[in-house]
Amino acid sequence: MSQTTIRVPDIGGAEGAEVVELLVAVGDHIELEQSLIVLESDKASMEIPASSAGVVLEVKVAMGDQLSEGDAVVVISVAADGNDANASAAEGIHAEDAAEDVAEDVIAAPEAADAASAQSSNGAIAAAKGAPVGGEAKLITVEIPDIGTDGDVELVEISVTVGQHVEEGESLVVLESDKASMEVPAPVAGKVVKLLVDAGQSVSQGVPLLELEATVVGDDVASDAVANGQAQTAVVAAPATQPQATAQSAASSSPLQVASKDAAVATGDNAGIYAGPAVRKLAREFGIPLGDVSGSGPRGRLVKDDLHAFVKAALKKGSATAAVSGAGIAPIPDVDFSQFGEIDAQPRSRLDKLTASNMTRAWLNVPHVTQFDDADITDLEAFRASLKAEAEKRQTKITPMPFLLKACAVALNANPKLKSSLADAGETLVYKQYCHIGMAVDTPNGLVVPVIRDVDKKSIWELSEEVIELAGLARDKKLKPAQMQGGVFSISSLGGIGGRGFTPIVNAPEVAILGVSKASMQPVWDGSAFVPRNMLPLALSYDHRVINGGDAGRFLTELVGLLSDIRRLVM
Ligand code: CAO
Repeated sequence: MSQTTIRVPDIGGAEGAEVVELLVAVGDHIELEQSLIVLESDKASMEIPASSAGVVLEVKVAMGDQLSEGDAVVVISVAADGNDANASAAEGIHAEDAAEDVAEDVIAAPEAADAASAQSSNGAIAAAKGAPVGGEAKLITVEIPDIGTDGDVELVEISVTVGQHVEEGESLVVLESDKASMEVPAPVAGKVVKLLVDAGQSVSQGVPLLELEATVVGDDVASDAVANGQAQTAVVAAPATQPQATAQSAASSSPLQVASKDAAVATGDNAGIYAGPAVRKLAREFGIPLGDVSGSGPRGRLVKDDLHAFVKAALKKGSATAAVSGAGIAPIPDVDFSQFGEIDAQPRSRLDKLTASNMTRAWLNVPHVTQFDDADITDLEAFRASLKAEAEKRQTKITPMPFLLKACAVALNANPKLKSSLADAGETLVYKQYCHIGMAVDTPNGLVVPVIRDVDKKSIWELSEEVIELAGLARDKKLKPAQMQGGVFSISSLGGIGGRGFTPIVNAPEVAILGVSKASMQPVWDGSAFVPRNMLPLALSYDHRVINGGDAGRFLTELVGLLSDIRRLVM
């Protein structure tokens, strides 16, 4: 075990960059390249990564300290083999135990900057290729420059649009690695003619970003600039007024990741917010709008602690809200019923308790509406009766259920919203191209809902057999989990039991359920007389966040029509 001091590497020549965030403390175990502190100069935020893994023995800096290249940041203990420290040397970070030639690489930044300006062979320079466009302009392809890492980074924002005129140095895109945001500035002024990337794409050095019709000033300046390495697509998005800092940082090839302060205030929805890349990344991961968070850092800068405090406050507020509504309503008090007479308290089955919890969840989360209608199933029942002999031959029995399933499938496919589901906290509605329907089965053990797959593709005989098979498996407790998943809609039929109507609870995340009650002969006016018809009471409950009365009315009317004239099932 040895000790190593990690120092501030080349920070683009910035003097007196202020410590605005301390990301580690004494005793922390740190990984290679883990960010230690965030420095801020007049033009950029910079995270200083660890040059080796180890345990922090001493933090040499405090918030608000002004640091320059070579200043000590932390002292860490590293493994005895020293591999990490040597590795860091190759990457250009100062480590006291790591050879002095490291310091040469890094401290020589000003010279490196000059060299960078002078030679386009430097990896960080001039990632633009040109070809003349007519006699006036030159079409150049701007590529991702050296971004200090061989791996991919995410392109989080495209800052320009096709047709837009950009000035030299103006930001074209924003890249983000796990440690830093980086802007890629325009190497020359010109008009964006084609975008070659998409936001969200992973990119690396050399990937073509866009085509730019470079403005020609005097004699073909764009191509000269590119050839001379003066028009630089640099890693650091320094403003045009800070060309030296741009070149220095780019030339150093330091693993130090730099985000311009301007970049920090111009990224995506969080534009105008003063925060570093790590904070932005964390906020994106948790979906926190940075504009809603107050910054406690210097000059209102947002730091990680601000996000933590924001999340804690939001959670607290959430549970306070729950306490006065929805799941937070006061529980029904326990009563000692034995004081009124003899009782028999039975433990509830796991299935009963699960059903109770699912019902409560659906009831409290889903704004329910129930709509009623009656289907005239006189002809259906006559047809079903005519199938009795054939059913016996097939050694099966045919009930109204397969007809209900088939009619629902046809009506659902014609009204696909009824088989949709909400997703992304209500931001998205998922339409399903399949038609698997759940069927509530009453078992001695409790309620289960096996799912019949692809109902729209099966015959009445196939559905009939599947109803019998799944109901049997449900009652024998032999259903597999997969046989109870994937439903888009449910049918709860109490027709064999009785009752004139009921309001079923939506089996969320489905958005609708059909309750079927017992059919009975009713006098129905046919225009000239009351005639006896076999009427089937139907109740459609639906999630009013998704389905409105019109949607439900159209579906139920279509369903009633299909059941009343089953010839339409084959249309
Ligand atoms: N009107 C009148 N009679 C009906 C009917 C209806 N709507 N639905 C079924 N029947 C008849 C059947 O034709 C059968 O009579 P026959 O033997 O004379 O032909 C009898 O009632 C029994 O049918 P069934 O209920 O066994 O068969 P099914 O295919 O209609 O239903 C199943 C199958 C599994 C849905 C049913 O057995 C069941 O478990 N239902 C309860 C569902 C439930 O509990 N829902 C509530 C959930 S919320 O608490």
